[in-house]
Amino acid sequence: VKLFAVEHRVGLEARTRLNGHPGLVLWLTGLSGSGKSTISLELEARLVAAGRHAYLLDGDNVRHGLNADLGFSPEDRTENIRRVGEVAALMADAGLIVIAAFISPYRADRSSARAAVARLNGPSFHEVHVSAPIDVCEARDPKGLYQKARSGQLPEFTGISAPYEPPEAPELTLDTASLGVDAAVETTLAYLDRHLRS
Ligand code: ADX
Repeated sequence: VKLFAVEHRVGLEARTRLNGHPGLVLWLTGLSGSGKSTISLELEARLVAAGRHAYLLDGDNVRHGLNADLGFSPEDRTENIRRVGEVAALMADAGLIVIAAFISPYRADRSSARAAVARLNGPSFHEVHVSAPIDVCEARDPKGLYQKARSGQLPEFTGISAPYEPPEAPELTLDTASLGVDAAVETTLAYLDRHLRS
């Protein structure tokens, strides 16, 4: 089968003018309980309040719809990230600041998401490592999942019985064991501001 592609007549420049900023993907990766969702929710709210067009894609939500057919085997996680990587790329191409908050434990999958964005030739991709030691995440255990994982009720749990491959060269690292939510959000907003201005 031969595939064809149509070329949009609206490009990055026109969309940037329309939105007041370019679209981009801010990709937050980290263990469960590292703070991805908390930081992302606050970031989304702050960006929109400041007149930016921002939208959060969060693992826990996307898995209710688009990815409702996927579980947590390595293959399913790869497919989860493949789909959300493509969706994030399209949304960023449309001009949105996409905050993607997924454990995304595999380096190769995160680099595929980066490649999906790069393929579009417009929006940029920024990997943010939301970093906290596993014992800190486990002590927080906001959803009680670590406890379930330890007792064997939840198999293939990231950090306990499934791997997490930390980023080797993230654009930004948020050490949430020492930074509070507010400081993490401020750091990220400052990073974004620098990027959106340059
Ligand atoms: S990913 O690994 O495929 O990127 P994703 O970010 O979409 O994961 O979903 C993670 C969320 O699913 C966690 O925040 C947690 O609430 C829930 N979850 C359920 N089972 C697991 C599991 N085995 N490992 C990790 N997270 C799980």
